[in-house]
Amino acid sequence: MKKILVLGASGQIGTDLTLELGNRFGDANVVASDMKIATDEVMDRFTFEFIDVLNKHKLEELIERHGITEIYHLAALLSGRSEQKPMFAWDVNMRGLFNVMELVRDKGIERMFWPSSIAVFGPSTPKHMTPQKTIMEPNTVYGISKLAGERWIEYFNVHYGTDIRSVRYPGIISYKTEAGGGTTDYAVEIFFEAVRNGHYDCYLRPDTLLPMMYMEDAIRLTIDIMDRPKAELTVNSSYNVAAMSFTPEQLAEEIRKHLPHFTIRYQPDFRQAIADSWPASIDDSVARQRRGWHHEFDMPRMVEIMIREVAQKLEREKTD
Ligand code: VAH
Repeated sequence: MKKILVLGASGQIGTDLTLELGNRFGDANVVASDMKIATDEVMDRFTFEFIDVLNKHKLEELIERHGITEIYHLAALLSGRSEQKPMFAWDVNMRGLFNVMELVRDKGIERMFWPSSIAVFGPSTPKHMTPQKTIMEPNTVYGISKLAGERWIEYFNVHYGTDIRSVRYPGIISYKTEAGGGTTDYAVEIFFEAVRNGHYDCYLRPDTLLPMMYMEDAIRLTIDIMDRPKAELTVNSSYNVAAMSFTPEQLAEEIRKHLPHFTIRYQPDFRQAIADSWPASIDDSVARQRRGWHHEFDMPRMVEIMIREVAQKLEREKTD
C-alpha cells in the first residue's frame, strides 16, 4: 500500500501537492510535514508532523512509524532567502537532501521526488530555449545547491539503486499560499497586491523574461513523473520542464485587462542579478518526447484564474 510523506507540505508547491496527492491516493495515505503549520485545508485533511529535515533521527522515526513508501522532499530555502543566508541555505538544502536520500537508500523507500530548478543554469548557459544538457555554471547559492543536488541524486540512483526523480521547475504561480522567498515570486505577489491595493512595487526590471508555470501544470507533471515505470525515464538527474515565459511588463498588461486601474512601479533589488543569471526560456523536448508532458495553462488563462481565486481568498480572510 502506498504511504506518501511530503516534506515541506506548508510551502508553495508542498501545499498544492499534498492536496492533490490526497485527492488521488486518499488523504489517509498521505502524511504532511514541515517545520511550520500548513494551511487550514492541509491541517484539516491530513496527518501533520512537525519535522526539521536536519533531524535525521526524528525523520527516520517518522518514516518507520508511518510505514512510508514514497517521499516528496520539497523542504528547502529558495533563491532570494538563500542569497541572504548562504551557509544556512547550503546546510538545509544539502544536509537535508542527504538525510532524506540516505534514509531512502537504507530504509528501502520505493521512490522519492526532489525538485530541481532552472536555477541550475547560470550566466554562461544559452539563455533562450535552454537545452536539457548544456553549460551549467550557476552563480547563486540556491543554484549551486540545486546543481550539486542533481549530481548527488544521479550518484545515489546509479551507485545505490535508489529511485529518485526530479524536474527543473521554472517559476511556479499559485494562490493557495503567499510568496516564499523566491525570485520568481514577484509573479505571485503581484496578484495579491493588485487585488488588495491596485498597485505593485516590482523588484525586477520590466523586461526580465523568465520561464514560468501555473501550479496545476506543475503538480500534474510531478505526480506523473512519479507514477511512470522507472524504465521509461531517460534522465537520471532532472528533467527540463516548461510552460510559458513572460516579463513583469507583459504580466502587468494582462492583469490590466481584468483590473484596468492597476499600476506597477519597478524598483530592482538584489534579486535582479539572480534573475539575470537564469534562462529566459527552456527547451523541454526531452520531457515532452519521453513522458508525454504537455502544459495546459498559458498566461491569459493563468491570470484570469489567479485574479478570481486571490480575490475570493482575500474576501474569505476578511470575514474569518
Ligand atoms: C525561486 N521559485 O524563485 C523559485 C524557483 C526558478 C525559481 O526555483 O527561487
